[in-house]
Amino acid sequence: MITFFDIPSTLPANAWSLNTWRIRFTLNYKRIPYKTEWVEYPDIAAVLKKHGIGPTDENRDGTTYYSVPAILDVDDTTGEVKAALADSIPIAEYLEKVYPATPRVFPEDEEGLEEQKAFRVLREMVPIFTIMCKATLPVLNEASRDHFSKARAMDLYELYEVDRLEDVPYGEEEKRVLWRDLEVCFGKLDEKVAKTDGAGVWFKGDRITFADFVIGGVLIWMRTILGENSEEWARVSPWNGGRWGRFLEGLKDYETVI
Ligand SMILES: N[C@@H](CCC(=O)N[C@@H](CS)C(=O)NCC(=O)O)C(=O)O
Repeated sequence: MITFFDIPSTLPANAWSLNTWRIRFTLNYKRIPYKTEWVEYPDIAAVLKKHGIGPTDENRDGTTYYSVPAILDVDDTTGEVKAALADSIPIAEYLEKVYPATPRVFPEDEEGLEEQKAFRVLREMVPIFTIMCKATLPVLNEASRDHFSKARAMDLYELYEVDRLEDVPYGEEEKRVLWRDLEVCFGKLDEKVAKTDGAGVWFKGDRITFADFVIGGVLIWMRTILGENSEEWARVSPWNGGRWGRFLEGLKDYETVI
């Protein structure tokens, strides 16, 4: 059975993180049984180290960066640890290889696989960090807030030069500018997807691939944190001919949080 490590919140769905959603969508889509272990931010490094899972990156200050999603795959009969790993692409590749009878999320050809691995959304969506990190902070559990505030302020240091997310200026004018810029970013993502989707819903037309879970992760993060009935989500879902609302609607079957 797979143990899937995710970050909890105060929201009814518990799950919210764009990065972990990529793997939750993958597990659900492949119908691979798993259980979730919820880990607060300050405990991520210790929990992963305990299972022999290494860091995925370095922080700006040079310290090691441990992250989720991460998985532990244990043989139920023998207790043998089949895999213990972090980072969404390697996890998806592992699931693809070890559960071959499940629907594939990566194309079989090298070029198609490389396209999937290189697919990024957030890098070209700078305004989303401020908007969404500000909105995420208050819905995390108390145990995670301080870590999240400092860690995300560190990520945004070049823009704001503050040590805590609370000190990032976010008045009406800042919001207006960020939301306007975010709409432009979504327009660019729409153009990028339109180049490959062959007029279908998904990145690769009618067939779901991992890139759709990368996009879906961002969208479900927004919808969960901003609120499905919020004025902000009502703004996003109709952008680009309603593509984003439709996109999440199409992922509904894979939205279960176990
Ligand atoms: N490259 C990683 C990135 C994962 C990531 O950054 N996850 C965040 C949660 S959304 C995390 O664990 N952050 C730990 C921290 O901020 O200390 C992946 O694709 O899985």
